[in-house]
Order: sequence, then C-alpha cells, then structure tokens
Amino acid sequence: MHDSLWAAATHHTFLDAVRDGTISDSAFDRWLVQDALFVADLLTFQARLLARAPHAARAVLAGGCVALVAELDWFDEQAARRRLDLNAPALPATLAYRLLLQRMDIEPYEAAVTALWVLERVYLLAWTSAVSDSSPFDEFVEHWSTPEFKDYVDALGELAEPNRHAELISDVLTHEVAFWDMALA
Ligand code: MP5
Repeated sequence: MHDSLWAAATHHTFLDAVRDGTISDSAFDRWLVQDALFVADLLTFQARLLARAPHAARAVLAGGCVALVAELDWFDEQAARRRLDLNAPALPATLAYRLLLQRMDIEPYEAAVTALWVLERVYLLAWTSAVSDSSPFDEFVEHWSTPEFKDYVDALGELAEPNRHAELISDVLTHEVAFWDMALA
C-alpha cells in the first residue's frame, strides 16, 4: 500500500546526482550537516526505545545505539574534512523529523520499532540506488550499502510489524522524501 511512497523515499534526484557525481557541494553539504543533526536526534529516540524493548530485541537495538555513537564520530570527521560547522541550525525538514521522532517515542514499542526499521531500510535502499564505479561520494554510498548494514536492517525487520502501523509508516516515508527535498532546495 505504500509502494509509491517507498519509491519516492528511496529514488530521488539527490541520489541520482550523488551517483552521477553531479551533486553540488552546497546541496551535499546541506544534507550532510542536517543528517548529522538527525542522527543525534535518532540516538535519543533509539536509546529510549532500547530501554523499553523486550529482552529479545535488546541485542539488536543496543548494537544500533553503539553504531549511532560511532556514526556521530564519523560525521564529525566528514564535516571537518569538508570544513562544515555541525552547530548549524536545524532546517525545517530536520525540525519536522525531530517532532516525528518525539511522536515515535510515545508510540507503543511495536509501532516505534517498525518506524525505526522503515527509516533504516530507506537509507539502505536509497544509498544502494546511488552505487556507481566512480562517484566522488563513494565513502557515503558505501556507509549505507554494506552487507553489515543490510544485516542490521534485516534484523530490525524481524522485530517490525510491516503490515500494521500504516499511518506511522507513511509519516516516516513522507519525512524521508522531505529530507532529500531539503538538500536540493
Ligand atoms: C537515516 C539517516 C538512517 N541517517 N537519515 C535519515 C534522514 N533517515 C535515515 O539512519 P543511520 O543511523 O544513519 O543508519
């Protein structure tokens, strides 16, 4: 039922331009800074999700939290390399996504973990669509298209209820589309 939204969230002009190497530095850097802010918000959400998860889900969610901490270091390194200020203000799409994460935080566990699976699967499929032999952004494409990341997304899929929570799933997908749009705006 969400096919067209999944397609919009995972195939986007931004990703095509990353694959082709035609993305402008300003668009790429805008995405990078805002995504670093998003990942910090995601860690807040996921740490709380871990705290209320059933025991069987804890290893996967705890591994995800550790990965988010490492990812924030990685964003710091990427930003320093590109001379970007990660203390920049959050743009409207990032602020709107922050509100959605706060809503997910008060949803029942099953809905919240499903939403987490959706947003991680979006990044897996989206960046996999940007794979090429020659993108100058290889390191970014690789970050979200490794077999390890796919395993993590599949493990979240085991915890998720993809056939329920339709409205929340569509909210997440809509916010993902808006996030790509923001980079190009
Ligand atoms: C992710 C992300 C994936 N970094 N940014 C957005 C807007 N959506 C999803 O999260 P992670 O932790 O980088 O895999």
